[in-house]
Amino acid sequence: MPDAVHVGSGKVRELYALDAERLLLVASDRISTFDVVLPTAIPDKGRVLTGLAAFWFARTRALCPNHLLAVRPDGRSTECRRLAMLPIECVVRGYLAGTGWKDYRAHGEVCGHRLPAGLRESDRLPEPIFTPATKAPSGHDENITRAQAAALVGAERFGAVERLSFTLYRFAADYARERGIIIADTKFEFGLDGDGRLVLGDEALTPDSSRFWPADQYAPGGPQPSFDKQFVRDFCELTGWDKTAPGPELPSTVVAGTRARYVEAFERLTGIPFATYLADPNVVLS
Ligand code: PZK
Repeated sequence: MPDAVHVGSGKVRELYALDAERLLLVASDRISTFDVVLPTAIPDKGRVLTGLAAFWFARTRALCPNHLLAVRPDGRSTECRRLAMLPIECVVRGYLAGTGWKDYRAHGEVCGHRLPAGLRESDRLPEPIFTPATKAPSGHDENITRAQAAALVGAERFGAVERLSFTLYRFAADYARERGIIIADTKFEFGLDGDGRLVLGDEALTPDSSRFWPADQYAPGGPQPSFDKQFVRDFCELTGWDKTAPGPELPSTVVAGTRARYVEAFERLTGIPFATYLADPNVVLS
């Protein structure tokens, strides 16, 4: 990429500067589990996530402006508006899982939200809750209170990102639920454009930034299977791997099954055959 300067790395994505106003976000086929990136890639995973995020960006534009400018013909790279990113992760939880469940079990509350007694792991919450987190350089984001988040971005901006996060989550969760996928929780990242307006950035509403659960298997009272990564997790548990890097190589059966789950999520949510996306990624934008 001769005209792009590398400016950042995520766990499985890379970020390049195209010019003063534009970035290129490239999603690889790498997969992480138990916080470790595995040595084996899942073919087309980056394209599935890029296509899904672009689909959601196109469908939520009226709810909230976003950074997407174009999807490149490779299907895995998007040109984005450069923003001044806010220093908080905007997490919305509709169900009790992950650190939300851990914090609830330990303290009866999550990020200062007092929750009803007697909830079980993976229960649906009476109302979605906004549970901001800090962006720790370690990659281990820490839940913070509303007051801490408001101190980081300003009270008025905090109110605005909370409201936008709820609106986006409700729209996507309702849409996905009708297509057999529960979006248990999700993380948004917002930034400010040159005019100081709030803009949705990063990737949004993908299985890497959210918990996707198969709705037909939903059974609260314990952990839920992951829509996309369950074959990988099951395999990793079987190997006895201690969950420190490097992770195990995945057998081709696990790779194929996992690829099929990503493609299934894409097709269920977009209603578009994945082959159609590969032939012309712009199909997700109309
Ligand atoms: C930005 N990240 C995190 C994500 C990475 C790093 N539109 C934007 N404007 C300015 N900065 C960012 C974005 C976006 N999105 C996002 N860091 C900076 C990140 C993915 C891959 F390497």
